[in-house]
Amino acid sequence: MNREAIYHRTMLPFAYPVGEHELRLVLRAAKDDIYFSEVFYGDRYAEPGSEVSTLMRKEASDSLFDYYTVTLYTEEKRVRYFFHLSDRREDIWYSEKGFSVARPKEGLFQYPYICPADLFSEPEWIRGRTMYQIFPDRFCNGDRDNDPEGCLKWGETPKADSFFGGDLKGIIDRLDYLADLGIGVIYLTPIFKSPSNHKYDTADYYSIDPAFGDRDILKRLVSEAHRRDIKVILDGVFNHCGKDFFAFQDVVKHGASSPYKDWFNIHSFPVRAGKDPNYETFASGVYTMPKLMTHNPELREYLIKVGEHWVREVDIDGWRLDVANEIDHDFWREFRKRVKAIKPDAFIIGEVWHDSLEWLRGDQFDSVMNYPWREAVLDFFARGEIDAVGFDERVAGLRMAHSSNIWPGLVNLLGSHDTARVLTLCSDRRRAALAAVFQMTYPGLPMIYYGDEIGMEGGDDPDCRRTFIWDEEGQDNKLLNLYRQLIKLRRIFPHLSDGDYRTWHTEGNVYAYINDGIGVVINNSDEDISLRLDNFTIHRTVDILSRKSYGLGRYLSIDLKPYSAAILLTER
Ligand code: ARE
Ligand code: CA
Repeated sequence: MNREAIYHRTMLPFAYPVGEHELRLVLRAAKDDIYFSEVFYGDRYAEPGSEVSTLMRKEASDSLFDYYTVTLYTEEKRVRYFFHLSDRREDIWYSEKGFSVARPKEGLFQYPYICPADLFSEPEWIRGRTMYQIFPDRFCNGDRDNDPEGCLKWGETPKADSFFGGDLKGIIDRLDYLADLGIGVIYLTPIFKSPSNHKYDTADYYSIDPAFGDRDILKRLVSEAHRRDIKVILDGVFNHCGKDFFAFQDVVKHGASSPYKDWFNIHSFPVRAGKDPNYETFASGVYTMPKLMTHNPELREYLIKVGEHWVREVDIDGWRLDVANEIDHDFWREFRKRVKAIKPDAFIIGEVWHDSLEWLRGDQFDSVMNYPWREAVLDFFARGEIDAVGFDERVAGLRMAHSSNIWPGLVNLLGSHDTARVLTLCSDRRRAALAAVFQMTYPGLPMIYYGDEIGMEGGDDPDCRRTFIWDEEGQDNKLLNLYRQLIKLRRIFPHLSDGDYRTWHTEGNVYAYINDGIGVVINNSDEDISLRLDNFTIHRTVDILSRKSYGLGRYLSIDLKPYSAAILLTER
């Protein structure tokens, strides 16, 4: 047995409560190395030796490891446990003390007590919903009177500093379109007062940019959205402000004597608020975005109040937090408590592009924008850099990087306002459609970047921020119908979000899996394929994409055209 590969610790993502009396354990072992793994467990105060055992299940495998999981029921909520592993040649026992050949009596793993306060609970409403990201300047122009000066014509190619006149009224006007599509959450990139088109350089956290509308229009947008059962999430930019923010302007004006000087990291006075800035900024030297020192108590209070304000005042349903990974964890802990105190089911999403476990321990965010997942999807569907086996390993590794109670909320995206569009990255429309099929049948909270559903194209920022094509002639109707169907599927089967996910088949570029009892077969290759798969159900099935039905039997024979998929529902 490869002992070096065997790993467990009583911490995330290896041990965590999933209910008041339920503890989930994960054990890692070398791939294809062990034959079985069982866990022995009991009350921490019970007689030693009285532990009972239960088998673990091999839940997932990435390129190097297998992950065995189990969810234990514990009446007492205090668990003592150890593992028993076999590879058929040897049997070993694994406890906090390490490996032993005999059943351990002491030095066992301990989960001291499942404290109700430590239970992670994401808002119940996220299940089954699909999110839609809107870049307000480019979605719909509902009021020509508020257009900023020098607006380009709708449809022209955007540059970094272009304006097009889109606004909140435009979003209200299109809520029926979104409701009809089946959208359950909209996420708007920043809307507070700022000089840029993207508004990530906030000038005033308490007012809506006049080119987008005002507080009353936002209120109307939120209530009109709620009337259609659509949640609304706003973008909070607390890592930095814009150069026009009053506190920064005060420091520019009064230098070292400004009461706000410690809200920033100014290297020397006077402040050089232009190219070659003498203060810390977002990224490297973006002088229009001074970095905020969120550990400063007054600033912290100021920003958290902003977070509370918009939840209380206009009833938004959560925040997407910009550059969340560069702000201290303590800020986010306080932010979460204060926002959730006003609205317990508010949803908090951090922008973290990399391993995000540190923010997803339950005390900070509910979710992150799942860019690592997007990379895996692009490597398989767009770039063809990995085959089905490689793809399955990548997504499995990503699931196992988090506790399972995080999975339903992870924002799985194919693209955003910061990336090239999925259709542009896929050389083929059919591949982009397959990526959407995967996205919408995978655990998590899928997010559609406005316009992807009608086949919009666009390279990197700013090209990915083109104006929405409302003229139906310019829309890909087939793709739109597919999206509609997929979004509806998620509504009907909200537990697709949860993560009862099994790999079914991997062969070349053919990938099949089962999620919440729905079988999905994806032919990501340019060839016709005929497969004979072990039937995953004892019922008749129908492919909702082709309407073909399949009978009972041990095997399921399925033919798929190049770059096509089947989504098999059981008929009961
Ligand atoms: C502007 C221009 C760009 C130019 C850039 C350079 O438009 O073409 O490259 O300036 O100065 C906002 C605007 C952007 C604007 C930027 C600066 O939307 O258009 O760019 O402000 O003025 C990293 C960060 C991540 C950040 C991305 C962009 O970690 O937080 O970079 N994303 C948020 C928002 C952005 C926003 C800002 C932050 C600033 O979503 O829209 O930009 O408020 C990797 C790394 C990531 C990296 C990612 C993308 O994979 O792991 O860390 O993200 O690449 O670069
Ligand atoms: Ca307008």
